[in-house]
Amino acid sequence: MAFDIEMIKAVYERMPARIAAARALTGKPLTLTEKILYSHLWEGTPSTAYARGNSYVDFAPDRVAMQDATAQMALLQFMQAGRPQVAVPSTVHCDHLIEAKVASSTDLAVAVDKNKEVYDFLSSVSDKYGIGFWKPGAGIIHQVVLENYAFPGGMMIGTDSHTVNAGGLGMIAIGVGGADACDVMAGLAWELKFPKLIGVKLTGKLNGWTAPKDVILKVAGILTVKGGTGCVVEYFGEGATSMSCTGKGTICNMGAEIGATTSTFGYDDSMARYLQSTGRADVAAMADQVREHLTADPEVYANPEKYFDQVIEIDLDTLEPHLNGPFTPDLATPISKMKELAEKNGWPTKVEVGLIGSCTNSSYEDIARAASLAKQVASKGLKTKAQFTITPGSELVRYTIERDGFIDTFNTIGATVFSNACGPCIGQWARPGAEKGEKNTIVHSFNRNFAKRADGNPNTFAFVASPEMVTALAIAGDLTFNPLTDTLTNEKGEQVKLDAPTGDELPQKGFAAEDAGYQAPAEDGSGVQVKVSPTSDRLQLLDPFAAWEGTDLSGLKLLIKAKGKCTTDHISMAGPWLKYRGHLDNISNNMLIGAVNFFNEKTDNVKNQLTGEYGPVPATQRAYKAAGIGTIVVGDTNYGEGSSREHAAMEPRHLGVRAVLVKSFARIHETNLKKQGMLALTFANEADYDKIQENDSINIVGLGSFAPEKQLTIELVHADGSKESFAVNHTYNAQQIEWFKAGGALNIIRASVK
Ligand code: MIC
Ligand code: SF4
Repeated sequence: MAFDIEMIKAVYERMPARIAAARALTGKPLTLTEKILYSHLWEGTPSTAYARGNSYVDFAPDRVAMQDATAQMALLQFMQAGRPQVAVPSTVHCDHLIEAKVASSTDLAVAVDKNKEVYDFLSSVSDKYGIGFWKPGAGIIHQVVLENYAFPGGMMIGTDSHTVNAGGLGMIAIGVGGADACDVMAGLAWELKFPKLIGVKLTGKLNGWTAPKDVILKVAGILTVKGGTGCVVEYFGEGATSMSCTGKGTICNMGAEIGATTSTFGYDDSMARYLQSTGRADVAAMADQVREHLTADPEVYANPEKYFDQVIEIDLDTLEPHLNGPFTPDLATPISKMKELAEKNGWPTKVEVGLIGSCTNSSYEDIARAASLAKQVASKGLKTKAQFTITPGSELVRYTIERDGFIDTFNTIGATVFSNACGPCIGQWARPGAEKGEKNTIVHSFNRNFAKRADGNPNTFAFVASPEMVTALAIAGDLTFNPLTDTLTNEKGEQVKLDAPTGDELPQKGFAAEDAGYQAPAEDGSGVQVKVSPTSDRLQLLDPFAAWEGTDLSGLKLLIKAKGKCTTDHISMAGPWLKYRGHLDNISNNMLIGAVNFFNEKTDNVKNQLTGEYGPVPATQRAYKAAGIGTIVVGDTNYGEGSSREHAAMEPRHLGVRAVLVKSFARIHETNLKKQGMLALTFANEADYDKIQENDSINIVGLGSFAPEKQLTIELVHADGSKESFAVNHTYNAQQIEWFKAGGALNIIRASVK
């Protein structure tokens, strides 16, 4: 039986009446996205038709998921909320902190030992507050959620940007910062600007070498890393229904890479089959009863242009396999064009390593199809040229693929099987030789390929592809190999062609695992002691941030004017810093160390206006803090893109930065800043970015009458005493202004329990 079946039942019972009310209010047929959103309003039955891209709406998500690297901060905040138990079903997944070095068994044991105090904290805090705990080795959050918790028509939030993966099972699943998760677990509403809608019509059917991954690689090429901002992407058409449920998951997963709020698909037979084979026939039977509510109204898919803000059409019959990269997931190249482009751009074409798996692509089908290629190595007398690794997404998948002989097949091509965890996808790959910084190429089936992401080497050119293509390219050892047309020379000197991949969508013998790795919380957690050592350098209980002083902010110093791309990796780097995710003061020593200083083009080197000396960003900021001087961070467009990590907002808050002023923000990061009581501002006129000088003192004027949709003013006092001022925008609503005044949203929750 599925987890939380009563909750799912209640969602389905409410849906029909709420959807009918929304249809009457909007006076039009509804998309699936609207059906799910309108049936999860905090107010219950809808009473207003919301303006897409405009109205802030309070929602009541059904569940919360957290991974270990973000759960620490989310739960440290929750502990301050004064609640005895979480208000909605919630889970914690230990996946990000496991390094991939030798192979699964050794690496897992090392991680369990190294991260013991963090795991003990997460396990005890979960036990206390009624949270399901998935132990290290159980698998990656998004795969475990898809296997156990996702359900068609549901709404969830998760403290990881790839929470969106659950759209593969017809959910609206959204990545958030820990403070948002904390609110929902504390029984409060969750706010989101009502999204715009992009419809993607998939005609034809996947065939041959083309995989679901190629759909999203193509979409990323069309929309770019910013194109989905503020939008939900809804897929439909014959190509959607004929695709596996896990394939849909892959497509939704990488919706994070186009900045989309989330992506989803209507309920269909593939989802029913997946629910049945993962032990949730009960959910499938209930979903069948409300089937019409779990997909858009027929008029919508018949005339999508009328109901979506943008429509994209992709013909799967002719879609080619793609390789996206290097260094950004939206640089999409069809395989037939790779030879030409690699030559033109000087990309190294020798493939050193092929890596399959991760939360994006480790379904049974993915592995089966990749294994069908690995098998041909022996049968066709070939030799695999590149190294090959597999990171299974969960123990359920790992156990089943081992039982069905796929791991043995991969072993014949010399594969390494890493732990069921994020590993190489998040810089937790102790790749031998990476420190030499040599120029080299890898291909992987993960989702992100920003510089340094996998192995820390800035000269690793990483290309994202389907597991099938990764396997074929690893066998060939060549980025320009097109398996659709090219041949390989085998050991006997013959020219052979790889047959197109094949594989079952789901295991014929069913899924199995000896121990899936789940730990249920205590029935009554009131007596459970949460384990945090006061001397720990990895965990630190939080102190409340100070409330706003009630005046305009004056005499702020410019900490840094960041130039160009400034992702959450630039603001709060992962890799080696993951270990401080539960210790705000320690992790603050990575604040903005990756951002490029506009004035000298260097990273982690800014001017301390008090001494005139240049030094690292965190140390400079600590000096201002010690002197009681507030600062401001200035940035470019899409500031804070990438991950959901709220450390990127909490670190500046903790160290005394008062405002972040940029050309534009990525959604999750902007909310994270607001939640922590920071000022997140945008230039009304982007060219004003150029007015900011290195030795400026800055005043923020208008806070006494801070109100929604009312601009604030920035006054610059330049070193020569001259002054300039300009207007800045913000997107704070009334509630969010209260967060600012209280010094952070959590201070309001805390006050409500006293
Ligand atoms: C990622 O893929 O970048 C991560 C690591 O999963 C992050 C979360 C984090 O920083 O902990 C994400 O995508 O939100
Ligand atoms: Fe883990 Fe990578 Fe997935 Fe993020 S994208 S959850 S790091 S496997």
